Amino acid sequence: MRTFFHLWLSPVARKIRLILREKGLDFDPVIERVWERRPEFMALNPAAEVPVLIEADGRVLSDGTAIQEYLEEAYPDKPLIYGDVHQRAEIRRLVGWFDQKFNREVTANLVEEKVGKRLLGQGQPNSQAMKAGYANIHYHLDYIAYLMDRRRYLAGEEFSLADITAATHLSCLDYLGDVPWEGHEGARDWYARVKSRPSFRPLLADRVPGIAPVQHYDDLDF
Ligand SMILES: N[C@@H](CCC(=O)N[C@@H](CS)C(=O)NCC(=O)O)C(=O)O
Repeated sequence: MRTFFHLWLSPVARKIRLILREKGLDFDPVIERVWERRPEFMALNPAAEVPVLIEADGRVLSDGTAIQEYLEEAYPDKPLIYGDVHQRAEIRRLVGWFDQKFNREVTANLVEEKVGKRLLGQGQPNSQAMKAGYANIHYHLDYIAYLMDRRRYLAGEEFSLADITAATHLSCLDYLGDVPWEGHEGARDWYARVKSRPSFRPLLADRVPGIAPVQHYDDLDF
């Protein structure tokens, strides 16, 4: 059996959980309190970060991008980076958009400030950063709606790694009640579809100790 080390509101770890489930790969999820710096965990990943995946044969993989590419190559039966070379480039463009641009402009300013700092004992959230995160998210929700006016899923006609990546960032923000869904119906309809997939269920069951989710977090008809 595979072992997968993760944290509740880590978008990159959530992404790997979704990929494993979408590909029908069983795993044993383990919460790793990275701030404890366990020597056994540091030996698996000297960066002391989740996600870390241990394959059934004992091979260890770390770093979200490395793991996502590995899973796509090792288990190609249900591709999440599908299609011809241009389609695959479009999926990767949007994966980069959410893991880099969205992460820098929104997730880091809200999830890391409000939850990450608290768990890692790094002090109070920076109110200027949070203000920027709340302002920036509208642009990204508008962009999702723009894409949804033209496509069935974010990167094209099929569900892909782009949908997974965007949805995992938004799911962390949604847990905190930080997604202004009102006025962003196009993005909300897309997220409701992704959230209804069976692979998403375990994410909706996550509960961060001491931080309750917003009421609609696990409501499929929100
Ligand atoms: N580049 C890494 C980043 C992973 C990452 O930032 N993980 C966070 C959780 S979202 C973490 O474990 N942080 C621990 C720390 O900073 O001490 C990846 O993609 O895997």
